[in-house]
Amino acid sequence: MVDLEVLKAAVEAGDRATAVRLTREAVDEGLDPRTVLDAMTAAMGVIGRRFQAGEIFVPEMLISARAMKEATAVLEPVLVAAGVRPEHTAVIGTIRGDLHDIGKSLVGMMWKGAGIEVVDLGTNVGADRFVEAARASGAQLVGVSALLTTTMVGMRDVVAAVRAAGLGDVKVLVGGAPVTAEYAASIGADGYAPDAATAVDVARAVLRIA
Ligand code: B12
Repeated sequence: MVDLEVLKAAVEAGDRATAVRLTREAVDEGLDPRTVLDAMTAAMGVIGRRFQAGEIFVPEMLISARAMKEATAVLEPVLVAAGVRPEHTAVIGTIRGDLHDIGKSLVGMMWKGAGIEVVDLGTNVGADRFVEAARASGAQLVGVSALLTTTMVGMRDVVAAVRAAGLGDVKVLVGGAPVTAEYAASIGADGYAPDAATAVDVARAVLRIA
């Protein structure tokens, strides 16, 4: 019988091989995939809190997120077969003209780790593509990343386009090194986070996830 505490520890330690092996064993043993996912989500919660406390840094967070990503890939077909779908979907991308994707990808991974389905549009994404993807996926959340002072101005267009598209109650979160909470507020975004761990807290808050 797989010990989910060991799986949790493996994700926290970023031990991909163990995380994947234990997830496979759990699936073979017929464990409820939601329980397995919950264990990994809890591990990512621990990682987020350690990052916020300054106990670990971006590389450690990335390593854990990658371990979770690989183990979740094993779990995904079982979750789909069981009819389990995340309750929330987010679209994320780096703004047009900007090719920086490390922070954006990390935010996407942490959102996945928090149980949110993530559609990653990559880099150099214009307002129209954010809107199309949000509509097609039924997303409740749009995340926009910018690392350049010259490209962050494009975030205003994304907020305006999402509002104009009549998609319903879709929240827009923004982030990236030059972005501040004041800037986010000035362009009408629903929130800002300085790092991927806080991005999870802010997403949960705007989506009202308990
Ligand atoms: C790596 C890097 C690159 C790599 C990018 C590789 C890649 N695949 O991403 C390469 C070499 C390609 C690159 C190119 C350029 N770069 Co560059 N690059 C960086 C560098 C060193 C690190 C960025 C990074 O990955 N940080 C690590 C991640 C984890 O942090 P992060 O991105 O900030 O993300 C975190 C938060 O911001 C937040 N977050 C991020 N996105 C989002 C989104 C949401 C929704 C939320 C809620 C939160 C959130 O959470 C993330 C995770 O914790 C920065 C310097 C710096 N310290 O930021 C310069 C930097 C951003 N680059 C800079 C420049 C100038 C350029 C170039 C123009 C250089 C050139 N002359 O060609 C080009 C631009 C190319 C383009 N069109 O995009 C400048 C920008 C200056 C400015 N103020 O505009 C910087 C600041 C360097 C400097 N000090 O001059 N770059």
